[in-house]
Amino acid sequence: MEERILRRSVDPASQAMLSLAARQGLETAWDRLEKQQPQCGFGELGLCCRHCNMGPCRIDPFGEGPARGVCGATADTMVARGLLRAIAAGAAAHSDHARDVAHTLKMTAQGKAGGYEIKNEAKLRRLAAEYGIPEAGRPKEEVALDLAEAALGEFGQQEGPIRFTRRAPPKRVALWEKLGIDPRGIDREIVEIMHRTHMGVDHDYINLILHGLRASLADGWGGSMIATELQDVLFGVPQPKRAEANLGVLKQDQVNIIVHGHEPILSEMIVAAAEDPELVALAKQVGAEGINVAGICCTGNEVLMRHGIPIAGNFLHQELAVMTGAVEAVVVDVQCIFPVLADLSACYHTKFISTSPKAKFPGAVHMEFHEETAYETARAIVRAAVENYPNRNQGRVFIPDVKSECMVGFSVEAILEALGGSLDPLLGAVRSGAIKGIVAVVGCNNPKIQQDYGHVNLVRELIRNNVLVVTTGCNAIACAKAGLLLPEAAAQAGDGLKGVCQSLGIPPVLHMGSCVDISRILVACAAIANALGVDISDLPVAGAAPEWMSEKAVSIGAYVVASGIFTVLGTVPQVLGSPNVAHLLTVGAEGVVGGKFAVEPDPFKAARLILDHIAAKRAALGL
Ligand code: NFS
Ligand code: SF4
Repeated sequence: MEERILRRSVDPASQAMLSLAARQGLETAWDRLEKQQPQCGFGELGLCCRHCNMGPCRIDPFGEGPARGVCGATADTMVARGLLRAIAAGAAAHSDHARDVAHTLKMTAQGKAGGYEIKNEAKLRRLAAEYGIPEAGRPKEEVALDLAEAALGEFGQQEGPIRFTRRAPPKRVALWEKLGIDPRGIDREIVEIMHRTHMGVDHDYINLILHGLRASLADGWGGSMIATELQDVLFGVPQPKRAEANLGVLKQDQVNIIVHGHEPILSEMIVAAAEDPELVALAKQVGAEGINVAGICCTGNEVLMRHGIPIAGNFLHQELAVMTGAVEAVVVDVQCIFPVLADLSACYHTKFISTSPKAKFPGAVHMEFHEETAYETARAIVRAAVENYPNRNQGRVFIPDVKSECMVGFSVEAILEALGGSLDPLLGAVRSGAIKGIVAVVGCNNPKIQQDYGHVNLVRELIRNNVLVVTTGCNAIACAKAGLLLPEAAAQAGDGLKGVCQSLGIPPVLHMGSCVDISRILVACAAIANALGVDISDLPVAGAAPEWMSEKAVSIGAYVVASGIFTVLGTVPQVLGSPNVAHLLTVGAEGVVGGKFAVEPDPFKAARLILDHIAAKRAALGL
């Protein structure tokens, strides 16, 4: 195969599809990235500003041209403001998702939602108690209504705290309070970013970044955590199960429906409708063997871990899936969806169906999704896909014969269960050094990095060195495709980790869900820190996003660092135009919040940074 294609992805399914795309002259994100070269140097460094109409302004990084914008803004101000706006967008995306989940819970409690139910009453009652909502002896609907309203209230809340932030160790909460970064309300902190970054408001990069951390905490310990917890109430707490991953899960002789986006509110209903006997019968009538739903990105992770629905791939698979010619419908809601999919689908029989009033795409079929009529709309969408099957040109179908088995669904509850009900076996393994530390490897694909190269190599290197890896988002899917989410993958781990995995029957890489489920990782860190009576920043843990691209990832990185965790990024954020900001993020932050960033595109070097960090934390704990 051509060198150029091999350089784009380590995944053989992607390689096969990219070579088909090249033969057929089809354009992909990789081609468009090439056409963008050279990318704007000012933008790369964060040295441009369009925050008012005296601009756009840019600053010359070489010190020859302008050193200030028209208003006099310096590089420090511009870079910090740009970073904050990315955090605002990322925190808004996660939190607006959470708002919709809380709204669905409210509608379900009121009996107004078509097809949803409270699947996990025990978790509902646990969360209600955490919020101080009386639950004993009350029907679950009443409790759910109060919980939904309490959660919804935290978005527009003016004075803190946000309930789930109090899951953090007391030392951590005290530090946030001392620094003035304990978030007050979810929307409030995002709005305040927009205010402070308006022309002529906050110009002190340290003051700006501290507020950015506050808004990001409102995401991690607020919006994202609310999304995760309430989704568990509505759809069930994920439990370990086996499933399959990669484009080979698409079926030659079945109606293939891809769900892509983020909110299980949609994908759960599509999965249910695809099992509707009437629609299954219709599929047979039109000559298909059945209906096959497969996921891409985080909505895929949601139905993967709750139902074992196969996952067709991560972020950079979205175009490749359509190019198989075997997809009757791509059904999307919000986030990480290439707008080009509508046009690409038009080159095939594939229907590209948008569903959210917040996310329309020129060229898409729009079938709007509302809670009241959720199941009916899902049925209509599945029916449209089934009726589209006869339009498939079987001569044009090419499904790469590549898929892997995976074990997914390690919620905190499931991990505790695997440990026999208490954290002790895990803590014991960490103390003895069988497990050196725990690292969350998460985040996107980015065509700037060979697809999955950063993900898979970093994870392999970590487990080889006896680090237990927890994963979410597109890293989780990369690991699934690479066979790393199997108990058998323990063979690739160092002896200590291998022994622990074998005795518990768990993989060395634990799939904890979608990107909002990074909140599950925060909960696990808090529980471990509390059990040891220390702060999160004292633990031998780290985070990494080897191939990140989205503003959501910026917010995640910020709240992980603000939670006291060392975090290694594999792609360079647009901040290097301000040496002061870069220094604060990679050095100074540690003395303030106990966590900091590093940037290291080479996964082997990134692993080394993480292993050194873990060794230092272990030594400080006397382990
Ligand atoms: Ni996370 Fe999940 Fe993937 Fe990145 Fe997008 S799907 S929410 S942002 S690309 S990991
Ligand atoms: Fe230029 Fe200042 Fe306006 Fe930004 S806010 S565009 S730096 S004048």
